[in-house]
Amino acid sequence: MRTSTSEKAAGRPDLRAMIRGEAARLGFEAVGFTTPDSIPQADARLRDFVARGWHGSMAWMAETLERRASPSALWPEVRSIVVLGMNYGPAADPRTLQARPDRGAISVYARNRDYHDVVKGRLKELAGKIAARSGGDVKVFVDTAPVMEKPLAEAAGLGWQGKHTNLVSRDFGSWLFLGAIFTTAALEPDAAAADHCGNCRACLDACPTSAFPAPYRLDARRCISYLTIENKGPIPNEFRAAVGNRIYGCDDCLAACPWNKFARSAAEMKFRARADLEEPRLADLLDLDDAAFRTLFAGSPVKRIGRDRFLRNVLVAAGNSGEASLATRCRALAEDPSPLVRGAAVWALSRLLDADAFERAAAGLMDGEGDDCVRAEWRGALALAEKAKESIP
Ligand code: B12
Ligand code: SF4
Ligand code: SF4
Repeated sequence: MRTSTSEKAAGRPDLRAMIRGEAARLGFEAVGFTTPDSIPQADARLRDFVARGWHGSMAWMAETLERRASPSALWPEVRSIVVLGMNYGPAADPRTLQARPDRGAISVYARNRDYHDVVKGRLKELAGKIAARSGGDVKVFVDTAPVMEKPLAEAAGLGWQGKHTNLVSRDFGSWLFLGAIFTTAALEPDAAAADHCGNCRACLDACPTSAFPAPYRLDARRCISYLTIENKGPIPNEFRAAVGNRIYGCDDCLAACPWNKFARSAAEMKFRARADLEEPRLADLLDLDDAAFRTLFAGSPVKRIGRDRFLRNVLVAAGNSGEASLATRCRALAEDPSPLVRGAAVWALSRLLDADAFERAAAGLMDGEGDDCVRAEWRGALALAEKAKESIP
């Protein structure tokens, strides 16, 4: 553990050591220090990402480009950055749930409490201590601010950005939540972490929607995490089958990483999967009205997308399930007040019913449909049903 010259001269215990100790006490398993000028390469890479449109409908990425690309542009007074990681490792490989198409797969990070709330609270507590000890200013960031947390974490030595673009830790594999404290205090930086991906490409090959145009680069518009969480409209047809039973986010590239052999289950109870969110039945989720959705997902990040977007995802999973018994529920949702839900219900029905039964359902529902997008869903699905009938000898 290093002690800064000014701290030594003042005869005070090392500020870095104090931060490490307090961080551990608050449940941060990874801590590192860096400076605002440590990620010069991130600027051009972020600009390239946005210029290609890979951020899709996340307009806030383009709007905050200048501040996001450089910590000093965000806060000119910042002198040091403390980057922190909290382990949320799952108890088992999340991909095993894909073998159970009647169940919905909620990604590991969202199976219990919202990490934004948990991490932010602890960051604030730690930041308060740093401010009191150093006499300087502090600001805390987790996820929602225009801060590039992954390159900063790499610069602070917490791990490296793997080919799946997330931070890989030698101690925790792919499963660290990241947060940062900016401070005007001077803190000696750590050495940046080296890349240990080598020739491996397991994460790239694991992606169900081919979302990596190249190693280390992600087209978010193709990523199931984006499609099921950030995207507000219908999930584009070309991705629906590949979404499988993933109803909120995706972990495939993370779970494929061989460095997970060093991963451990989350020590923080708030990140351990809630029993009812580990493998929820699609049949139950299809019954959720707004009030039941809010109750089920109180305190969870899933609540953020709202009932209609969530039902859209569940309906896509239902359409992929091959479970004809879900058709009755999907039929009812084809009359839901939300056009987003109705459109997804049409697609699900078209997959669960045979062509004749689907045409009968259409005859009863399509005429009363006033929304153009939902009518387009009906027309597209009917055309496919017609084709299917023609191909039967
Ligand atoms: C926008 C966003 C998303 C978007 C876009 C993701 C992305 N990769 O950009 C979407 C919605 C798809 C997403 C999905 C997920 N996210 Co997200 N997301 C963010 C957010 C808000 C910003 C990320 C960002 O700046 N992207 C812009 C791109 C340009 O930056 P970048 O990813 O760092 O890109 C770098 C590489 O492409 C690299 N690069 C480019 N070209 C080249 C070439 C070479 C040769 C090399 C070596 C490198 C390289 O340099 C770029 C700049 O550093 C951060 C929080 C934050 N404020 O940082 C969370 C964050 C990245 N997400 C997180 C998580 C957990 C997820 C999911 C796992 C959630 C899930 N289970 O569904 C998935 C993972 C998908 C994936 N493979 O990335 C965590 C990751 C933690 C970690 N250990 O890394 C973060 C840090 C939130 C947090 N505070 O914990 N996310
Ligand atoms: S989270 Fe899933 S869809 Fe997104 S890049 Fe990783 S494997 Fe592909
Ligand atoms: S799976 Fe392989 S290529 Fe991908 S991040 Fe892990 S080590 Fe790197």
